[in-house]
Amino acid sequence: MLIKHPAPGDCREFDVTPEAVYLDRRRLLKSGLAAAVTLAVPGVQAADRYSKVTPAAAPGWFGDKLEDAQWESEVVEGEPITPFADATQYNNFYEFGPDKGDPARHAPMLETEPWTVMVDGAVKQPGRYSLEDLMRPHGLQERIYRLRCVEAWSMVIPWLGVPLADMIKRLEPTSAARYVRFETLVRPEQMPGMKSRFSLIAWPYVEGLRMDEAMHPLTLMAVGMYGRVLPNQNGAPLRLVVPWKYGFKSIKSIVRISFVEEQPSTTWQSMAPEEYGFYANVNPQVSHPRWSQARERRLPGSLFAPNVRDTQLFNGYGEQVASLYSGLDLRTNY
Ligand SMILES: Nc1nc2c(c(=O)[nH]1)N[C@H]1C(S)=C(S)[C@@H](COP(=O)(O)O)O[C@H]1N2
Ligand SMILES: [Mo]
Repeated sequence: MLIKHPAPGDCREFDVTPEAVYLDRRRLLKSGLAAAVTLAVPGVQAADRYSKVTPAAAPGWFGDKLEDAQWESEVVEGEPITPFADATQYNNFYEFGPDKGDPARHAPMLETEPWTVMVDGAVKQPGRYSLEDLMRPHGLQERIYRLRCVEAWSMVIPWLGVPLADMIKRLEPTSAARYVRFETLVRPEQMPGMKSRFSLIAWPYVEGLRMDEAMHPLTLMAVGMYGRVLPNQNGAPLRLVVPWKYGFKSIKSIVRISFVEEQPSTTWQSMAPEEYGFYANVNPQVSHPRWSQARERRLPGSLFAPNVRDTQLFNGYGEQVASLYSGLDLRTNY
């Protein structure tokens, strides 16, 4: 497929629920319901919620950690977890191709064992770590987060991972480290999207965070989802999850973590700087030049029930993260 515009995926127009219907749905959701409900899971492992999900072969260390995982107990009322089938068959992972089904089709051939992560830059514990060593000091936590793609679709995904802050503390960045830069694997022989003549992306895929964003307790390094190891199409074996930012910040299949002084040049921002910023905070008031960000399609939807909802500032995590950006003009720092 030829990508005419350098955009993370093709954005198709979607039918917006008529205003009246839409407002009525919001009213219904609000009436008499607390914003969050606690799921009681007496005597059963929370992972049983995902027992219909076929587990893939996981490395031994993952299985050991899964037994002691801390399971999330809160889901937001009116925002059910996206079915596993949708979260694993509708993906953006350009290394495997530009279409939403390409990652599920091609990523299974990727070999994720052994996996090493290079840690370098302004850090006291640099080196080439096996994933197992990098994860060794940490327990797994489940986090149920909204994922809002810049293309105006969204999902709710239960991740399993480690707060990036915990990992960073172990690696001991020096005071010179002001940003963290991440790189995805480059292995064209197992990543057919990289060989496409039509790909405009300069590989590797690169993302970055300011140090305070990286240290924020919501920022997660995920190794699993839905109570199991990450499927390859979702960024196995190690991917970033930053729930208040557009999905393209959540870089997949990470092989390098660098602590740097300067703001790194990142993939989508460097390709189309007037369309994609370094911050990429979810913001319904700042439109993409070619489409509005005011609303989103929550997947799964259908032609007749497109499941459109208002996009929330910082993807609904403003209470936790807005203070990171006080004094920053979110319109120019998009
Ligand atoms: N390496 C890499 N990471 C990536 C992408 C990509 O193309 N390559 N796509 C991003 C985009 S645009 C989104 S929306 C999310 C999608 O994550 P998911 O497929 O697990 O839902 O991954 C992000 N991480
Ligand atoms: Mo995205």
